[in-house]
Amino acid sequence: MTHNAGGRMKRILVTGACGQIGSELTTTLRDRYGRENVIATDIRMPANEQLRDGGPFEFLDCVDPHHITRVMQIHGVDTIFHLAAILSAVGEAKPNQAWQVNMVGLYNMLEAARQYHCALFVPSSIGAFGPSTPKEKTPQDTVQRPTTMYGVTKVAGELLCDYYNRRFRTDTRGVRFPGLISYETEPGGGTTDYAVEIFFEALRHKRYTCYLREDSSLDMMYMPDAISAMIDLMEADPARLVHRNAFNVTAFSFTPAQIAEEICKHIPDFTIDYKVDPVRQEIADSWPDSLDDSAAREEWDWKPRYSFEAMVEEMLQRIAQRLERPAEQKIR
Ligand code: NAD
Ligand code: AKB
Repeated sequence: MTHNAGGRMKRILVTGACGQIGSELTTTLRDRYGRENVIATDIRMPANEQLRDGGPFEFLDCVDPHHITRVMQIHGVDTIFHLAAILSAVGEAKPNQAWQVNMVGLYNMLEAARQYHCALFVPSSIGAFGPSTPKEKTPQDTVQRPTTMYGVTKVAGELLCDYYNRRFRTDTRGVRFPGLISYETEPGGGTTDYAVEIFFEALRHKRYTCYLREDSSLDMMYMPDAISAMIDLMEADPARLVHRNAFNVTAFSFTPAQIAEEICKHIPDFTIDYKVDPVRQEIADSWPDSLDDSAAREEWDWKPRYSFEAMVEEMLQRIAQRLERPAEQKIR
């Protein structure tokens, strides 16, 4: 029987909890489901105090099935958010590691979900598309021939999650995230990381050298909307879900030139220049400019709250507050 995650999210495991998404998702889940009921796991210790001291933390390498079994048995988990992964730029530098973590790790988590009857959330990415995918209003179901190891693992992961749902009735769910923008935890080595770095550099130095061309348009989303998407999808009525594992979701698209122009409205003497990194540029050129997320809107009422302008304003405010803390001033 397919489980209703919304009704049964009682003991939640988060893998990759120290990462850009995991650090914020864990805190939100603890507020919502109780701090003792959310088990944060990673292969590194949390730097973030709130994450470290706010509830249980376990060392879990998703490539090692013994680690997973141990944590599943100790904690009686019923829901997993599997966020451990290697992102696109690091994946091109270390394709073998990307395969191990993204494929072997995912397979192990799917097996754990099957054996322990857990619901499982797995994020895919705009990286699951490639140069032959339609770039504008990229449909939910379309050509997927990515040219990166990251993308290959994301497409295979989407299919594997569909397979577990069809074959074993495992309650797998997921979205294709665009680049995510946040200020709590730095991004983990993706192609869209520039859209976070630019804010810190604008506030620290009033200038930024961008590794993508000024006209590289990519889908993006502010982290609070990404966190809502994950929780809303896991709480959604499964009877409404036609798709399951790879819902297109997006909030807005912009180029480096457009975000620089928006930042200039708040910091008039901010300047940007460009020193293109051919590896990340090629990846960005192979990804969509704007996704069609109508399936997510229809099947579980997905709707982002933040506009591009509201995101830029809030990012600048929050990072400015952060940079005023004495600890941050010592670093720079
Ligand atoms: P991140 O790189 O910030 O965090 C990943 C975490 O996984 C890290 O804390 C790392 O220590 C951990 N990890 C690495 N290898 C591991 C292993 N073997 N076992 C356990 N943990 C391991 O990544 P993120 O940005 O938080 O992304 C999380 C998920 O969301 C990934 O699947 C990623 O592909 C997807 N996603 C992210 C974005 C984005 O912009 N952040 C966009 C689309 C999709
Ligand atoms: C990356 O750039 O690798 C990620 C993603 C969009 O999947 N941020």
